[in-house]
Amino acid sequence: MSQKNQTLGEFIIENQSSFKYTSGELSRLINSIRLAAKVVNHEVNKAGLVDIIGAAGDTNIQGEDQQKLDVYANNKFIQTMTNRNIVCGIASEEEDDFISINSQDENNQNKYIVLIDPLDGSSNIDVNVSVGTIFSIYRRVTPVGTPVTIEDFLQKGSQQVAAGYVVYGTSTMLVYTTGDGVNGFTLNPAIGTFYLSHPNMEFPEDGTIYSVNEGNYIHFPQGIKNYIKYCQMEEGDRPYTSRYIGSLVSDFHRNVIKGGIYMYPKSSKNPTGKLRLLYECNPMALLAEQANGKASDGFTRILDIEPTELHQRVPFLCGSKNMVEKAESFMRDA
Ligand code: P6P
Repeated sequence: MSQKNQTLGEFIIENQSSFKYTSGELSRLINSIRLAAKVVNHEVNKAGLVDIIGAAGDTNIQGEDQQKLDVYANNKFIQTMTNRNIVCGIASEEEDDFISINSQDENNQNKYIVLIDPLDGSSNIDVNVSVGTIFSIYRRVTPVGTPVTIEDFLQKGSQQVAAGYVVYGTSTMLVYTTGDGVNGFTLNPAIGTFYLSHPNMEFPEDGTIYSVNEGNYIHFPQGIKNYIKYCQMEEGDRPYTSRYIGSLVSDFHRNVIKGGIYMYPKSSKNPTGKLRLLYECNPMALLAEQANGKASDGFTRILDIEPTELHQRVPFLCGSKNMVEKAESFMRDA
């Protein structure tokens, strides 16, 4: 049984046996993510002081300006997982294609692949607003000892063996699940140790916070417009409070603690939504469901969506179960 103030290392060891694929590899993988998170946190925390903020002068496959910290975080997570010789493949928002990690070596018995958004919300970096890292872990589906293929990465979200995020905020937290609930660990920067601060995190079934970029309102589907108007109506505990940070990890983290719904719908500007299925929506959807919440594209459970390409985007509704279901009802009735 987990107890508060347990360190992340102690928690991983104590709970390793409860993980059905227990072999120690996943524990080592979570530990490598822990290390990379501490290193990236150090850079994020001093971003204003050194010449590491601002555009890196390049753009990623999304056509978005790569911030230097994006590039740094991407390289650090890839390097840490590669050095530890734990995974056979990595896909990243910052990489056009997936990366094989020695998977062509027939002696390579590593069976995990990782998909990652190394620094989500990076447009907030220069204005000192929270950003985050999102990760998603699968077992490969192609035989070990053969090169990983796109098939290993295009798995449904329901096949994830673990998922989590790091939020670099007023404190730095690592929140993750291996399919047995969601636990949050807060970094004590003085000693570089994560401590269990939020055991068994769960969305309240209901909430009073809705998170959406209302600047896109006129471009939203009618069902979303109708739900937003419902949120703003004076009745019962409504109008709700609108809170939108512009950083998925931060909005999700506040909503899982206080109750709420996050929405990034499709729009005439983003016909299939903005968020990426594989390394944003799937991991956050697994966390949401493990935390008694819900995640859909407005009609279909996110974890059931069959991926078709590495960087595909989907509309995304995620949060307190009753709020997501209410929004879905407006989508159905529109
Ligand atoms: P907009 C950050 O770029 C991100 O992927 C999410 O973290 C965030 O919620 C969303 O996009 C913000 O997008 O269009 O509202 O600025």
